Amino acid sequence: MRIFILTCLPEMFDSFLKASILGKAIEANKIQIEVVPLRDFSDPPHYRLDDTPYGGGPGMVMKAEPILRAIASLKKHSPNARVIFPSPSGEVFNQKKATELKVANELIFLCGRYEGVDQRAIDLCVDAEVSIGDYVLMGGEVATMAIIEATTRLLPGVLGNKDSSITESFSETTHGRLLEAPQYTKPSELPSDIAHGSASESLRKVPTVLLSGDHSAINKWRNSEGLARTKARRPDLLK
Ligand code: 6GU
Repeated sequence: MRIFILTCLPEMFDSFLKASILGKAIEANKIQIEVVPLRDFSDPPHYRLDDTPYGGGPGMVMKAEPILRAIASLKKHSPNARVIFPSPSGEVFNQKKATELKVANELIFLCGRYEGVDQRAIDLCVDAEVSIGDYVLMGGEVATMAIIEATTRLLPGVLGNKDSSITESFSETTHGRLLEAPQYTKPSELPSDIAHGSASESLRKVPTVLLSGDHSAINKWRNSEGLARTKARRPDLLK
């Protein structure tokens, strides 16, 4: 998969693209990601990317021309690239949307800033406008990172043996529908001096079923914990 990120804040992606699994997938050439500074497509002498809104109102609006020039320049070499515009006004991005996006060979993310983007740039070149949830961020960069993580982790070879859909028998069927059961690692009992407050013994100990080695009992426990969590926290997922 090849991904282009159009942004007026390219430095926001520096550590994101180097770190951890995504960094390794890029290094191994499983994914190619290119950050494209929108300013490269703005006009001298001031190289402005924003201007005041027609009709008045607070804040600034991103100008259409730099965006249209940048996308035209990318589409010369990648005519079939899908243009994604992360925005709080978009359709909600979820696991299903991630599985739809992962089949694209080329994606262009347009990151908005300021109070908005000139609608003509959106109408002329955006294929999908997506929101990552019901809250407002300061720009599309963090949303773009979220969508890239959710999508690229589904590509073959990106997670390798960390792929939970291979090692956990239930995760594929419940993915996106049930919440995961709690996880624990060593030690099996936290010493009382490190546990905060009046921690009872049961809060310091790993549930005994997980130490039993009985995988059928463990799967049963995980499913019932996942279901209980889902009922308590996300009853909407069970409808
Ligand atoms: Cl995609 N962008 C911004 N600016 N805010 C958001 C969002 C996107 N999704 C939720 N809030």
